[in-house]
Amino acid sequence: MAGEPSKPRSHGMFQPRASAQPRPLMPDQAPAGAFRVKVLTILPEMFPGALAASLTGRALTQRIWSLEVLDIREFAGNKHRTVDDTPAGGGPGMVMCAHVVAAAIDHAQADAPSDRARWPVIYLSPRGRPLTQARVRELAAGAGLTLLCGRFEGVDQRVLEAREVEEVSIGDFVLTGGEIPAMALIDAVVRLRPGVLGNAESTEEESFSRGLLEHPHYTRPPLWEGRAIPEILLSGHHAKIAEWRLSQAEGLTKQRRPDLWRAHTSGTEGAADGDRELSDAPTSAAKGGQTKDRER
Ligand code: 4HQ
Repeated sequence: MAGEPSKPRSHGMFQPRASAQPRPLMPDQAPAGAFRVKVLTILPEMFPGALAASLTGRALTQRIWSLEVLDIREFAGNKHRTVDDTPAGGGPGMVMCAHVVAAAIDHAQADAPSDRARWPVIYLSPRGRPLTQARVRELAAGAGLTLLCGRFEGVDQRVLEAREVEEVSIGDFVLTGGEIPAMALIDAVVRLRPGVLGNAESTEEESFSRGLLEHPHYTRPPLWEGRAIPEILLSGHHAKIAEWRLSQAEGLTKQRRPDLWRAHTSGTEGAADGDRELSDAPTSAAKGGQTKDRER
């Protein structure tokens, strides 16, 4: 992997030019008030990728958020653009070098707000704290974030410590790199920014926003392959429907996610499990940050 092909790469409308200075791949995309996302990766062609579609894509075009993709290889400081080296202590694979990653982080953070708590640097890794809706909400209440995407065996531990990088996992499985996890995190955060969701996609009624799994959904036809839509949903009794949906959400959560159920019922939320926040009850940092989703 040290010698990734250096063929021309597509970055959408932006035409890369030869230059010694590291620069964003999508410059001038951050008007005041936009949520600024910076991605550090050796595979910049993966972005915006899926984020250019649908709601996040429209919000990107509308400049509700901006995406600045930095190619970590630009910070290698050698003509072969080498970013990795063999692991200390031996073993398979390669490790991304501390000095290269640090240079990329420092460049990304150079124009961040002085209050670093509002512009976190996050490294996507299965070793990280599991991502929760609570953390997503906190991040969405901030001004932006910098995401470090690792490849190979990961990055040198010292750069994570020296730059106070937060490690976040999107789940207990192993991918080939942090780019897809970064996209998942960006999608989750951006959809909470004002103006991204319309009425139709509002988070107001999401069961998950109350720490429960979603109730089942149905649409026409009323009978499909011999299966009927639950009668109550066709009754027009809105209060009864809301009651039914809540009980479905509760039953499903009890059955499939006893961990979420404990957190929901204990009222102590994250305290139910010491190392993981189980509900999305906003913490102090996010309080007041997100209110209602704006209407279209
Ligand atoms: N990887 N949640 C290994 C992940 C991952 C995950 C990212 C693969 C980091 C070095 N990231 N690289 N699961 O599997 O966030």
